[in-house]
Amino acid sequence: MSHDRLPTDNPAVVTCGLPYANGDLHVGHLRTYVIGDTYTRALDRVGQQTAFVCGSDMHGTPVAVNAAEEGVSPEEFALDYHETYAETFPKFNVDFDNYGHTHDQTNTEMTQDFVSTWADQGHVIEKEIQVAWDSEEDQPLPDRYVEGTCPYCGEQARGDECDEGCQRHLEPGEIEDPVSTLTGNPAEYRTREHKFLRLSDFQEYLQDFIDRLEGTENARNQPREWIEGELQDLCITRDMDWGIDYPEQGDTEEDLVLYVWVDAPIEYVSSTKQYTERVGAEEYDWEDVWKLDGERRPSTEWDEEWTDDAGEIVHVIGRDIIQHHTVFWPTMLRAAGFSEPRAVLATGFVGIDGKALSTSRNRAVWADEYLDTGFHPDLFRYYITTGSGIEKDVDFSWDRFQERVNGELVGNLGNFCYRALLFAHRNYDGTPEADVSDEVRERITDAISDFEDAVAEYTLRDISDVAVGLADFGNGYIQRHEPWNLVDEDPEQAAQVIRDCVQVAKACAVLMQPIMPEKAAALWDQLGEAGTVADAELSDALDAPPAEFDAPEELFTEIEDEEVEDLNETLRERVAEASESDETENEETDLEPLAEDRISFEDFQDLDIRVGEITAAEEIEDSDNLMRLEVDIGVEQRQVVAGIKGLHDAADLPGTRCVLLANMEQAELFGYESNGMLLAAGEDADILTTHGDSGPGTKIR
Ligand code: B3M
Ligand code: ZN
Repeated sequence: MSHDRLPTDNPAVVTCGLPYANGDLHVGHLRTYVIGDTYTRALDRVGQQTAFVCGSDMHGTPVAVNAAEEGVSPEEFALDYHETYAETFPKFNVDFDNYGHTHDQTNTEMTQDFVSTWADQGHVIEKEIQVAWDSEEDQPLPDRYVEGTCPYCGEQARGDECDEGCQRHLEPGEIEDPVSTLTGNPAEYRTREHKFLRLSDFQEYLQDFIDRLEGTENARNQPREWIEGELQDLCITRDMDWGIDYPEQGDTEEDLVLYVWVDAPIEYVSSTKQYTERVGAEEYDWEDVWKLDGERRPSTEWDEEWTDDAGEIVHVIGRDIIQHHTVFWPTMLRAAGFSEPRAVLATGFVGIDGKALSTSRNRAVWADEYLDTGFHPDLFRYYITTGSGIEKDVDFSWDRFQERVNGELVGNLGNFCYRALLFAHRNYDGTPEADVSDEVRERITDAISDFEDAVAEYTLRDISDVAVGLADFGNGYIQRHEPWNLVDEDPEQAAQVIRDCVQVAKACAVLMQPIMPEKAAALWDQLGEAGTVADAELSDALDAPPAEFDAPEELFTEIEDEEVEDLNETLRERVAEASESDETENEETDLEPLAEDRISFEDFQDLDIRVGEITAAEEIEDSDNLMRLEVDIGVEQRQVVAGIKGLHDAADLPGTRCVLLANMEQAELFGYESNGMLLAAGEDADILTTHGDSGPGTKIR
């Protein structure tokens, strides 16, 4: 669906999904940010006042779990990554007008204000629910602290998201067969009181909203299934201490914070507000975007007509978080009286050399790694935004990167601009005196209108096709007219052809700027233009370039085969190394190395091992892991103390056949005599048994 009235009087805001501040950035992340940046520049180009904002996502288990692994506080850990991200994005020419983070004061206040408004308007309810619990660690297991099976599609899933399957959000308690990621133990359940945002209050609203929503097809269609069925309430609190406190909670409710998906999208609003605070409301007013005529409208008085005049809010996200942005987020906004998104652009995933990107396997191309190659960031931007439609999955391969850079940028766009400007400089010192021909004027006019259509239709790939297509036309035009022959034969015609070509080159600079801002600026300079290409308007593509300019330089350099071979080799080695270290880790954790020293048969004979049967079992109260057992070993009854508390249920044990080292030294544990040793395997104390009918007392040999 396209935007039919750009530019509008309302300012626009473009946001990108907030990166969790919990690890290094890779090309998969960068795709979203480059698309957001490109789209912002394109909106700007069609005259739409726009801000581009984002921030780091500091809270939740994605950060807490990784911080704990590193042994640092979540705050310190997240702030560190936040700073790295803030420095990295500009290196890819991703220039946010404001880059904040969810833990700052603006967002804390804004979030609490949202939540208080929901509560005041009656959209928040309290419920007692069963939350997953790890009894060994004696702590709750929110979100990424549990893994299990998705109840909707049966795939392996995380506590709050089916990340490998259907991408659905999972509510606390929904995941099946939950296992603690802390201990590997099956999770238990405890009853806790939590707050819920009543999504069902907004079902009708959401059904209308989804019909209005613009953007990619996946974002507009996928949510229908969810909002047509029964809408589940969204649990907005978690048993954790890292996060934003539930507003006005008394001291009694310790360790209850807002769910990370509450304060994360609210950062879109907070970050826009921070931008206004910096530049002043006369220049850009966040309230004109996020509120209707600068005012909040109570959700209970909601009027459909208000949406006609909604702000221009565009979210660029990964396709795994469509539900959050098309169901939860519009509800959160509406429930607090804010405007709704106009469009959601959901990008496909990025694969590496035909396989899924995997950070744990190091099968990724990292942001720093790209920068270290010395390839210009605009090449990456071009490659990642233009290979396919936004919603398609794309594959990153250095071979394909080289092919497209060498073919489309060096061979076509760069080649055309260099030839045109060099010829013009050598023969005319710059732009020759002549009017642009009708043919070329029309061709550029068409390109401008294609560009405008692409912006209205949110099709970034078409934006790049416009500039590259124009260069292609230019190359054909030079080839067709052979100005090098005309210079002597028909000087006037030669000047005309070159005049046309310089104009086409200038139009290329204007039109390619959103995708390759630095390369466009370089071309602009080569044309001797004053000001910056970023400030140029689309109509400038038809204005005459300066009469004088210097000799041009090649805009793009060919990528050599050896460079790509080296990069491929490095990537292959890294992936192999990661799989090897995976294997060694498994060996270390699962299986101990075999004993080197052998023992004699006589030594073995010294062990008096007997079949037994457990006749009674009880947990030893003061101990964390011990149980007292009575074991019948035929000849007598033994009392044995075994470290199986928490691993076996005492009530289940009587009647269990077991294997006992009967001549184990006696010992006293927690005041109980232990007379023998129960044999069991592994961390889970898998109790050894027999499978035939050898009864208690039978000797094992
Ligand atoms: N921090 C990252 C993700 O799930 C998450 C996005 C928040 S956007 C408000 O892709
Ligand atoms: Zn699923």
